[in-house]
Amino acid sequence: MNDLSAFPITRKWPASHPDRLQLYSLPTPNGVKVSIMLEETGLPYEPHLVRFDKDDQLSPEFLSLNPNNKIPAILDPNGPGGKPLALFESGACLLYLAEKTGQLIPQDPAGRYEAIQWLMFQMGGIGPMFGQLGFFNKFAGKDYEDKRPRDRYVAESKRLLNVLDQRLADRAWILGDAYSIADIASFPWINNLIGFYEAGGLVGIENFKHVTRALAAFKARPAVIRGLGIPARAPT
Ligand SMILES: N[C@@H](CCC(=O)N[C@@H](CS)C(=O)NCC(=O)O)C(=O)O
Repeated sequence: MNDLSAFPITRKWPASHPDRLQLYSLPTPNGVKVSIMLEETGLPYEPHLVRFDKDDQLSPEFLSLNPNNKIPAILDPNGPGGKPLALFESGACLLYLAEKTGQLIPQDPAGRYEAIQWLMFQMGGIGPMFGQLGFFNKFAGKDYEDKRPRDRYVAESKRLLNVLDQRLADRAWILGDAYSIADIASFPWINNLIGFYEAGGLVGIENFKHVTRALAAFKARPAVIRGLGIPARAPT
């Protein structure tokens, strides 16, 4: 029996299948990393929608699992030692799922660190910098008269895209021939920068040909197509 009743989050989002991994998320660039990973690996899971329009992420039940009030978060009933494991931070979730399934991460130690390195590059660079660019280009920051903050994040985003473009110049994926968690972490953010944040023109995305080629291959993957919409948003 998988008893998840000790986790308060299951009171707000009851588990219909307590034997399956529970995902608490919303299809944002950080959220879909874990949905895509779960779709790629085939691990059975149950998605739960965390609604920002209802401040679900600030509820005591959500905070009991992630005190940082951000999606995605997971609760695996079959964690290490057969015990439940709760986890937040998308990079930690990707790494955990890769090691649990033995998929989408190289098995040799050096290759494993290379994957972690590029995962950290996304978590510490691409995610935060593109996120700030989104704020200054599309959201409240777009009304600021002083364009220097926006331009700072445009420049930093271009610099990061260039690093990735050079990396992809002679590789299909970030690690080489093998698609990995480094790709699953990065491409949702590039997709979002061009799409939702409407910043493709600002960063001159057409200049990063290897990035756009790999992004197209990423978006064509059936697991990515499915994962980009999980958990389904509530009708507005
Ligand atoms: N470093 C975190 C960032 C997560 C994050 O920023 N999530 C956003 C959505 S993409 C969020 O939950 N925002 C809600 C809030 O700030 O209240 C991760 O990668 O998991």
